Amino acid sequence: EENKIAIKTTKPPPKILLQPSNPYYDEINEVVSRHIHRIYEKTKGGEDTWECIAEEGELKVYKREIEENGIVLDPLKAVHTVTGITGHEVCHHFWDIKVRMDWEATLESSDVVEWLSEDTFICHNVIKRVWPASQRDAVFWTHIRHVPGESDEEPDVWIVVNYSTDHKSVPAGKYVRVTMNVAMVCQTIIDPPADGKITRDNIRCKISYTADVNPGGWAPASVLRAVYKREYPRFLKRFTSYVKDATAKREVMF
Ligand code: 6CM
Repeated sequence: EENKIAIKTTKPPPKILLQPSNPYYDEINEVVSRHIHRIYEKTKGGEDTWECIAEEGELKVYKREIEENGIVLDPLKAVHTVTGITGHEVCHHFWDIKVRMDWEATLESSDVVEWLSEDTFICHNVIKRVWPASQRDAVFWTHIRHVPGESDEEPDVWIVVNYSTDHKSVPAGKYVRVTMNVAMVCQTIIDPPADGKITRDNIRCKISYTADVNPGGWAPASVLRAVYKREYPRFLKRFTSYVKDATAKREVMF
C-alpha cells in the first residue's frame, strides 16, 4: 500500500523534449540555467556564510537561517560524491516518479498531474503530516536535462529541477501548500584504469543538491528546523544508496 503510486493521468508522456511552444518553456529554461550557472561560480570563501548541519564522509549539508514574518525559509544545500554511479543515473532516479516512493520517506503520495513533454511533467506531492503542524502538499513541474560542460575541461551536467507551479486540477485548500525550488545537479568523473576498461569502480558522481522551500503558512520554527536537520541528510544517504543498489548490476548509463 505504502509503495503504491496511483498515476491518475490518462495522457501518456509526449514523445518530444520540451518545445519552445510550451507555455512553461521560458520559465523552465531560466530556472534551469540559474541552477547550472551556480555550480560554476567558484565559492569565494562563500562556505562561511553557510552553516554546516551534517557531515558524514563525502556528504556535507549546509543551511542558512532566514525567516520572513515568522516563517522559516532556510535555504539548504548539500554536496556529495558517490562512487559507482553516474549523474545521469542519479538524475533519472530522482526524476522518475515510478520509483519515487522507493526512496522518498516524507511523502504520503506522489502523482502525475500532467505530462508536458517526455522530459517534463507536473506533479502533486502530498507530504506526511508532521505533528503539530497542518499537513502540506506541493504542486511543481519537474524537468530533467543533459547539458554539455561549460568548457572542454568541465564534465557534462545532468540536472533535475522541481519548481512550484499552479495547476487547475489540484487547487490549493485541502492542505497547506508548500512552494519550492529544488535542484539536483550532477557531474560524472571517470578515472580510466590502465587497461582502459571502465567499470563502476572508476566512476564518481559529484552531486550538488539545493532546496529553497517555503512551508506556506505558519509552522513552528524549532520543529521545522529539527525536521530539516534530520530529514535532508537522511534523504541524501537513502536516495544515493538506493541509486547504487538499483544500478549495481546494470550496465552503466552514461
Ligand atoms: O527533493 C526531495 N524530494 C523531491 C521529490 O519528492 C521534491 C520534494 C521536496 C519537498 C521538500 C519539502 C519538504 C518539507 C516540507 C515542509 C513540511 C512541513 C512540516 C511542518 C513541520 C513543523 O523535491 C527530497 C526532499 C527531502 C525532504 C527532507
